[in-house]
Amino acid sequence: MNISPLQTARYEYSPKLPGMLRNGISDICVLEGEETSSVADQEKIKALFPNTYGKKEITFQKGQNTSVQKKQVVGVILSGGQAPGGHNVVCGLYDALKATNPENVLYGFKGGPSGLLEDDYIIFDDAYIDQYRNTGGFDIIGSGRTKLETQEQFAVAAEVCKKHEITAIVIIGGDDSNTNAAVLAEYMAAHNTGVQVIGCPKTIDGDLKNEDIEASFGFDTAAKTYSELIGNIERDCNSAKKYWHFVKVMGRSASHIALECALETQPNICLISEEVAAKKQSLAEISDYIADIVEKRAEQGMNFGVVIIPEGVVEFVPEFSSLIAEINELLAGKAGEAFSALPTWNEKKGFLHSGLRDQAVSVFSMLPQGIQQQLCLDRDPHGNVQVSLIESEKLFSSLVAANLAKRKAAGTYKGKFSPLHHFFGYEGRCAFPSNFDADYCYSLGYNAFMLIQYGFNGYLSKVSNLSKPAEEWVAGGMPITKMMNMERRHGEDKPVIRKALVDLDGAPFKYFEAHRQEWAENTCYTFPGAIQYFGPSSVCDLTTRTLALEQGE
Ligand code: FBP
Repeated sequence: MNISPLQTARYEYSPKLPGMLRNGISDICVLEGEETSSVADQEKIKALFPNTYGKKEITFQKGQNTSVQKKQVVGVILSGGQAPGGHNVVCGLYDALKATNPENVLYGFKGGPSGLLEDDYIIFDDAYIDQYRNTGGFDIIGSGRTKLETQEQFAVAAEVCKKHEITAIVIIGGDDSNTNAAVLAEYMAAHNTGVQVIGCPKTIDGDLKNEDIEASFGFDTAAKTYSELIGNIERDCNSAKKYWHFVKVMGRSASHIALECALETQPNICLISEEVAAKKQSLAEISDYIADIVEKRAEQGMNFGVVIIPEGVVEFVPEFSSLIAEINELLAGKAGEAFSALPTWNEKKGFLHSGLRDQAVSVFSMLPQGIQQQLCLDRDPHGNVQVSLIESEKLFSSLVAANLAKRKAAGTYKGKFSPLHHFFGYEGRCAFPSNFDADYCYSLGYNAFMLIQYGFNGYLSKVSNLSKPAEEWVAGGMPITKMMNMERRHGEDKPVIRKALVDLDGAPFKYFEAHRQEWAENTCYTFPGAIQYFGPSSVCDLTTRTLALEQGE
């Protein structure tokens, strides 16, 4: 492996644990809290999780360790999209496990949950684990998106655990993966396998959070990486003063990343999907909103600006999601094959025009041809449009261009509009974790082992008080069922962890709302620069603006 100077230096970094976990394994005991109940649909969730529902929230504190001393054989899985710090979760878990008993063993199942089903694994040792300390990525064992959800899969998982005498499985994943962790935990308990299941909250999207989980790991680093890039673009933009930059940022549905980047960089415009949905904004209204700002800036001689667009925004525009639903319906089955067989785009367009309702046709007609074609051609295995592939940054810039052309013809707009497009997603998911994510992830992994050692099952590793220095962080565990409700998935009611979208009454959005007009009309860019790993704590250990505002700081 070729090792960069930064990676060599990062190997030396000692992640900080919450104060209560610092005195060593023999000095950690459990403080029990209240019994829990799910956030909604209590009776239904209770019936589905008879063995794991209603357990108590717990907190670790300093004190005599009273856990049962038995050999632990743990399996760990990385699930879903990469998020900076995943390696440190594994390292923290490994260090706690070995510190407790050098005979303990950590298996890493390769390529995501499928590794468990296929019994494809490595056994970690010091030499292997040390190569990955404080590094980005999930390449330590790889990740995957196989869902663990059927009884057959659980039976295979239990067999694999039995074969290796595994006592616990740790699933590092987002809301779906931790939902699966809860169902697997219930299965393991119901079948008396003796296997515990513990989850760890991962996702750059930041949507696995609630009153108990203050942040999912990876959000800090990813949002700061995108903010660095957006800040650089703002500086370029303010230097050349000739382009409007349309920047799409990742975050499958929720706009947490877009909002955090806006708080970090103070762009001229940032769309927030949740607000678009709440106000039921149409494409024309959004395009008017952006064009008004472009026009206003042009009047002051500023033919430049930066617009941040959240990845999932089009799904939140009601007329656009209806159009997608109609196209999905129209092109399902044989009709889709007939559509694909049509030789020219004009014929395909004719097919759509005759099959869609008037409202859908008028929305479809507003779209640039490239987007129209994406809506028809890029379909997933279920026959649905892959919304994440829609280049919404280009969609909005072309709607604004058309809007401004009309204004120019009417003589109200006299500026020059030259748009450029960017998509920041994969650029941030495997960055070296910030000090915050390095510390938080190591703590989550270390703490996950404490939960195992104390016999908990169906819990999420929880580290809170995160806007304070690590010394003051609080470690514990929360029953995953507490975060669940029933939702409609694939035509069925399913128990799932409730996803956290941007709260329009929350402090981060309110701050943005209070400042966005000023940021739009004036040029108030801030340039966060690269994440700093070495230097004063005031620069290196900053949390996200989102977390600070949410914690009232
Ligand atoms: P997770 O929800 O698994 O953490 O992944 C989030 C994410 O990075 C989204 O931001 C993005 O839309 C998606 O993954 C991309 O998925 P893929 O890695 O399969 O291209």
